[in-house]
Amino acid sequence: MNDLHSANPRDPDFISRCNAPLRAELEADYDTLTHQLQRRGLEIDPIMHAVADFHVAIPSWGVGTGGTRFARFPGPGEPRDVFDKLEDCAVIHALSGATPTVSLHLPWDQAEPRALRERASELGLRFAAVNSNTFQDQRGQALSYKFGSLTHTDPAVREQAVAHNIGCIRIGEALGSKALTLWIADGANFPGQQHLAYAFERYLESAARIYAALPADWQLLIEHKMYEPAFYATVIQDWGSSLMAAQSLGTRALCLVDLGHHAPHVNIEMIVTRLIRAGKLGGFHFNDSKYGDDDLDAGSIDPYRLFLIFNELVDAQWRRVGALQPAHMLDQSHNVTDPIESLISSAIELQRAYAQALLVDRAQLADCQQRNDVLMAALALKRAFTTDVAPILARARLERGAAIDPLAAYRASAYRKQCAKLRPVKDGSRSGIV
Ligand code: RM4
Ligand code: MN
Ligand code: MN
Repeated sequence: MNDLHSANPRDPDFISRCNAPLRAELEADYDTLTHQLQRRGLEIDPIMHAVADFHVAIPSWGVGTGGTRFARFPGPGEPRDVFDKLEDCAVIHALSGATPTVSLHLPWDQAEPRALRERASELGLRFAAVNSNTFQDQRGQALSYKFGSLTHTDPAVREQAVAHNIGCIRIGEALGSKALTLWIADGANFPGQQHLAYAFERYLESAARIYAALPADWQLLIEHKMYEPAFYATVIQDWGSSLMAAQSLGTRALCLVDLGHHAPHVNIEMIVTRLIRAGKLGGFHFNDSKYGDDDLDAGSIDPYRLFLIFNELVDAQWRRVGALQPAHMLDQSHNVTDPIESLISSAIELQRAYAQALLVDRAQLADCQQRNDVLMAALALKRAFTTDVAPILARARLERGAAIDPLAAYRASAYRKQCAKLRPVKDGSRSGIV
């Protein structure tokens, strides 16, 4: 692919030149899988089309290098502002065909909304949920969030935090977003620091004011997180608190599950089924983790867990649970990889888990469960999970005009090198946890 160096990875001609030498092999592999699945009573094309229709939003903050509490090592050609971020997101979408939307974080991504919307539409992108930020003090901000925001003991701080969230809704309206994601860092590091019951009451009061400012076709997505930065107690620490808040706020308040926001070993797919039962599953932040809120690439540590989550989503579709349309977003922080490559491969991992979940023989599984045939029930899931669905994913990308091998195409374009020239590094190593 030498002649392709320094190409625009969003150019459809470039993508089809990358695809040309791979097409025949893909056809052969797809054909083989078609026959394998036929023997299992499965039709491949509807599965491929479902995968082609699957979308996940890119977090604007994910296209830059994140960092840990210890250091941030910026990579070459990092985006300098939200417009550069949009361009990177457009590259991810062009090559993967799976990421047509971007989730902005305010005020990190503050810019003139009309300019943002115009640029996004030029790049073929739309805006997913907007995220507010009351977990950091901004330059020139009147009151500090050091001791909390929506749950602060001082009503003036709560007022400021509510006003910021309502401001985010207004900007989101101008962008065409349909949801506000609310994650707060409020909590305590010491027993006794905070009145646990009153802090939750204050949260409900503040969140109700934000909810009242939501346009009729918007959702409020409440994101829980077990700990960090509050290590003793976090106000919205778990799906129980999140569900209580969503239920008391109203029908358009829903729970958002960030996979990294639970204790290790917690059965997240079980949480998913409970939230589906309550009609309160609003969305996901997909990532993977080993110890805590690690924000590692989706499916990089425990792809089986990712599959089991998708298995519950597909099962709910199969059971025809009404009105279930959770928002799919990635929420990752990249420290040692090119963020564009990580985000492309995470989007693919979600599609993989989804495709595998679509292969589960649900009638057979239900029968095994009914008869308490434990081993065969477990194998029904494993059989789907161990099927190599790569040809389905590649074919779905081809349907979308994307790349058969997105990472190879990305590298062949030398996009990162081009960015390094256009976007000189502004500063060196800083700590950068988000
Ligand atoms: C939090 C949480 C939020 C994200 C911030 C940057 O841990 O996951 O979703 O907005 O990080
Ligand atoms: Mn998150
Ligand atoms: Mn997080």
